[in-house]
Amino acid sequence: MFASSNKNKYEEAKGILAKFGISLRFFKCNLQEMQADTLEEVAFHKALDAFSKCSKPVIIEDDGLFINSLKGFPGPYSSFVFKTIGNEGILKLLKSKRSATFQSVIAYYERKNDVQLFNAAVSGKISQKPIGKKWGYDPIFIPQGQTKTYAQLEEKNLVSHRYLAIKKFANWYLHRQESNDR
Ligand code: ITT
Repeated sequence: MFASSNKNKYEEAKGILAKFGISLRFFKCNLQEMQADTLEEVAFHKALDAFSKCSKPVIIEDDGLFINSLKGFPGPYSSFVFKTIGNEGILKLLKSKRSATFQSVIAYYERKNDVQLFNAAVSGKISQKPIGKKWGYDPIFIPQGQTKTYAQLEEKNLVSHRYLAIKKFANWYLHRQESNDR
């Protein structure tokens, strides 16, 4: 199960995991998002909350956009900031320095007292204006080495922070299955 209020995250995760032969179902729910300084802490608590709600092996993901010239803002508060000031509000806060990283923490909870965390980050920059239609911060984030925003990139799911974190999870999960099968 992939527990989230955000179907876009699930759709991307599902597509990525399918390439590893792992199937995923959506458990739509509003997860408690505690205030914390790191995505890992938020993800850990989200995983406990998700498992208490769906009672099945469950993946959750916590993401954050960290803008260097804003000392990492919005970081762990990315969800709240997107809902309040949104992309236009973020663009108004920026001057010339626009480097940023998009980070993902995947948490997998299968049984009590066992939460596995997998993190990944993609460096990049914030565009001058929103380009392309998609969801969340996609129209304003340009990954390093690219000239297009996530919203414009057809291959987003091959380069994104989500892809990199899920790849780590999939490798761990499949390797563990193999060891169990031996
Ligand atoms: P949950 O219910 O799973 O918590 P959420 O949308 O609140 O869903 P996060 O806290 O993980 O998700 O994400 C923080 C913000 O970053 C939120 O506004 C997301 O829409 C946005 N975001 C995350 N991944 C993104 C991506 O790949 N592209 C664009 N925006 C993204």
